[in-house]
Amino acid sequence: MALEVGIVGLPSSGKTTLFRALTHAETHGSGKEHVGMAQIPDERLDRLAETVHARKVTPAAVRVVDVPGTGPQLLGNLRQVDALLVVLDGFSGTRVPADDLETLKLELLVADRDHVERRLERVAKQAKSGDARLKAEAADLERLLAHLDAGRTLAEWEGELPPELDPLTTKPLLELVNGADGIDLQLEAELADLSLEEAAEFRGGGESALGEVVRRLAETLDLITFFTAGEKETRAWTLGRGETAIDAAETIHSDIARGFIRCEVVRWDDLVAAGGHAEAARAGKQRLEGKTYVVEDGDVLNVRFNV
Ligand SMILES: Nc1nc2c(ncn2[C@@H]2O[C@H](COP(=O)(O)OP(=O)(O)OP(=O)(O)O)[C@@H](O)[C@H]2O)c(=O)[nH]1
Ligand SMILES: [Mg+2]
Repeated sequence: MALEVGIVGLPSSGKTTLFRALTHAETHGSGKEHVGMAQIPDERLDRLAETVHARKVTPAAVRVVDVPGTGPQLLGNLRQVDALLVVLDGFSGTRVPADDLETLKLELLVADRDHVERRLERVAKQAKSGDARLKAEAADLERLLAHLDAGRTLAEWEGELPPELDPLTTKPLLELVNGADGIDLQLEAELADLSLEEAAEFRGGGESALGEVVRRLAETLDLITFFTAGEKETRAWTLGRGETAIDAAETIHSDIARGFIRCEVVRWDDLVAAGGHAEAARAGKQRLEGKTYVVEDGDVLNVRFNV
């Protein structure tokens, strides 16, 4: 499953503009939720694709959700995302981004508080059946609510959080000022409508400022990138740091994970330097690894499997 990031911000801060810039997708005015994929730029992928003469190149991507407006109800739609991207208005000249960030953080906190309260109401009702587990959860939620009402955050909660709470305030949060002092999202959204060549020409060799945002995001989520490098398709994939070859196989396809025999591993730069898979193997740069091999950033994997 692809990682998911939610865009949040005060009204008219540029959330949908950021969504368009990141996903290159069409949007349908304000007031609608948008979901799309943002590609993670990676120079290594292009070098690999060149080396193996790939006919198709597929970057890794994260899912992006743009939720209109704020308020507990709307923010509640973001409980499943892995991280939040905050857009702050730095273009209109009428806002102070640092103040807006505080306002937004407070909104997230209020949304979490309401969420805990609603859950407490439900669980307390269910706990009347005498179920010990539900009673314990209700007691936990009650303490948690008192903690929040004392003005403290969920991140400051010492114990374990009740299951399935999916709070907003404990998610990694990345802020982005929309405007000349940060990233000009209007410009980025317009460039996203051009072809890659035209956009590159406009930038005069510089890369999109959004590449940096997506990379910071990957860093925040502690993701690594591994590659599959075939002539038919060369592709970048993300994986959590510390995950293994079988997790990588699962990311590619569940059938590949099920039939996993072994996997060939070569470092991306060794493959590029050797000029191809066969050459890298001859140079002794390729290893055979099993299911428990911990994948490293920059590994090129070729999973051998049978189904
Ligand atoms: N000049 C300028 N205008 C911008 C910039 N970013 C966004 N806008 C404009 O500001 C308005 C609001 O932008 P949106 O991206 O729709 O903002 P939003 O946060 O999605 O707004 P809501 O979903 O209604 O809360 C639009 O008219 C944009 O064209 C920018 O960087 N510069
Ligand atoms: Mg919008």
